[in-house]
Amino acid sequence: MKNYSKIIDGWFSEICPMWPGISLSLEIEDVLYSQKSKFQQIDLFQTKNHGKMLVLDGIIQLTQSDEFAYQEMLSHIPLFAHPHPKDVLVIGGGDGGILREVGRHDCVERIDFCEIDETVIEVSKKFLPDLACGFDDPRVRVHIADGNIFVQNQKGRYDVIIVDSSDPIGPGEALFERPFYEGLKKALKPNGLIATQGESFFLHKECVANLMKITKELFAVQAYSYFLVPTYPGGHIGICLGSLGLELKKPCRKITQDFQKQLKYYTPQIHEASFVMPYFAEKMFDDA
Ligand code: SPM
Repeated sequence: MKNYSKIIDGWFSEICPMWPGISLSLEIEDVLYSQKSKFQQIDLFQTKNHGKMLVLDGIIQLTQSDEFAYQEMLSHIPLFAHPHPKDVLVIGGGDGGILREVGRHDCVERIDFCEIDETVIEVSKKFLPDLACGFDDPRVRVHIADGNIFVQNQKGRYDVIIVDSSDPIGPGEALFERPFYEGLKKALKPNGLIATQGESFFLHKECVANLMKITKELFAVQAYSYFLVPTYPGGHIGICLGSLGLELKKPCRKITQDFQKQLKYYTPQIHEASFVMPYFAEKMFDDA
């Protein structure tokens, strides 16, 4: 699947067949980086009103104005659903934003990080230090590898696995398929849980229904959370979660005041609220 994002008269428009007939445009002030890596086209723009923006193969990965919503929810929902996460695996997200959030949990002892494209890490270290600071954490071990292959070689190793993938076009495609989820399950400790980038139930019904089906079949407990990110298509995105037994929809550890003060989006209340689905999505998930 090819996308057709373009810049016209200083406006970047994100055009992709995954969300046909709809496109978000942001006004650009400067192109800070634009090169093809071994895996994908990497662009880093200075936008007029939303800070810097990272774009991979024409698709917006983050803007500095709202990245916190995505990184906090994809990290803190699974981590606060686990009573004592010690060993964490993060797959994808070369910008380092998820690592920054995982690192806020003192109980975490080891963070394995697997990213296929080393250039994304280098570009983020240069242009997005507020996210790439995640790499400074001494608990982080970086593995440059295909996430799907990496995970197939792990067994019973992790309490929590977080998958911060791009969309199922390009290098992220295998991360939306059943063999990858089977690998994630095998890589978990007996009480473990996973959280993966779960797209939009408005825009990608088939893709989300398929993720629900796979996780329902493989995991004892399964759930879907969604939240607001204004610069993603439709202004929202979801997370698909599965656990080998732990409840997912409620945090099981208390957040301290100091921890809460460092955040901008996640709260224990929003953790629970993010699992309440609109009626059509509820039905869609029941049928999956
Ligand atoms: N750490 C940030 C990396 C972002 N990874 C997810 C990007 C998804 C972009 N497309 C969103 C499409 C929404 N359905």
